[in-house]
Amino acid sequence: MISLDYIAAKVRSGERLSEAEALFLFEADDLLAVAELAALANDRKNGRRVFYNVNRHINYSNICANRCRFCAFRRDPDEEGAYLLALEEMKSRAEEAFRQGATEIHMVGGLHPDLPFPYYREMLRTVKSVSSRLHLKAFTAVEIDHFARISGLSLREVLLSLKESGLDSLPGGGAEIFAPAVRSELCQEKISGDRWLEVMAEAHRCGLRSNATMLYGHLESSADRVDHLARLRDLQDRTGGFQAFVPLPFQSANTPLQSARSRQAGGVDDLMTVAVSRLFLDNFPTIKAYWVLLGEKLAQVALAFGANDLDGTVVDERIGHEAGAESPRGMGREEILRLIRTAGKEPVERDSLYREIHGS
Ligand code: V47
Repeated sequence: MISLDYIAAKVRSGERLSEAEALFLFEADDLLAVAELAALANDRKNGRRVFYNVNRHINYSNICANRCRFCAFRRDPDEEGAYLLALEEMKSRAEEAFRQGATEIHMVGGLHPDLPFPYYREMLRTVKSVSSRLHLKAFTAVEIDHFARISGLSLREVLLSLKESGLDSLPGGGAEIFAPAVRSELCQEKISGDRWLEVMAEAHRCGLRSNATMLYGHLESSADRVDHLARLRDLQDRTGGFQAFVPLPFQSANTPLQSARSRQAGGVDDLMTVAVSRLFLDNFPTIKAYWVLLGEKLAQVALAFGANDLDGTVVDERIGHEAGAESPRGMGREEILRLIRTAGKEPVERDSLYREIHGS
């Protein structure tokens, strides 16, 4: 019989939790007991250290062939508000970010119906020309699959060619929720969960690290969340290429799923999701509390629930804000430091491969 005491004993002795145990935790309705265990698991790995980085998001285009029902960002090519940034504009945003101390550009967009594959290589080369020290974390697994389809190249060829053009790692977007029944309700045209995992496995084999996300608080059940986490943990056992897991709470405003607003996760669910992720994903070094979607205050509290990374300064975030996220569009370094310190933790600026940056 699964019980909290039984799970607590397993966590204390460092044993791996089963899917049934993770489900039990989600449904146990005892946030503080789960929090205590997650804090213990995090403390063992990271002590009081909490990472952040100085980065900038560049969403190069919102034009997208897919019509995911959770998305308020996408536009048809001829729709009002549709845009594609000029390469010069991308470069000048990266230059500004670099001048302000950014070490990373996080660059993603939609599945553009017309741009050819060489354009994306050009994009990377243009942004990288700002400085070879700027880490390019770009293109979700969904975009990588799209590039393979439009170019006729294999995933491996696409990834190696992007790497040669300046790609340094992949962000974790596009994972949404893997369970096929919910996924087809949520984002019918999007690549399957299996394909998302296949792209990541290939990226890891090509020497590219990546993150992983889970979009929650929409149509999924707790069992779907556990299934998602289990598939990530399995792949991580095989490749070791994931750096961070980022739970993404669904924001419903301006999305076709607006009517599911009542299902949007509340603060307790957000914290429980962070805590269970920390406990179940025992092979992920980092659980990120993405302040843009959690809000700064809840992200700060999540540091006591197993998270060890607040993400970065971000600047000009669009995907979450178009869907109603109420956080600022970016945050200064001083503000991030304050959030971490007043949580009783020690801030550590990192680069995109989780190496400590000294003297900043
Ligand atoms: O894939 C889209 C999600 C993702 C909504 O890897 C939404 O370090 C909430 O993946 N409500 C893109 N979420 C963002 C992302 C990300 C962000 C920060 C850091 C990292 C990382 C990755 O945003 C999409 C989708 O899952 N998303 N619409 C929405 N309405």
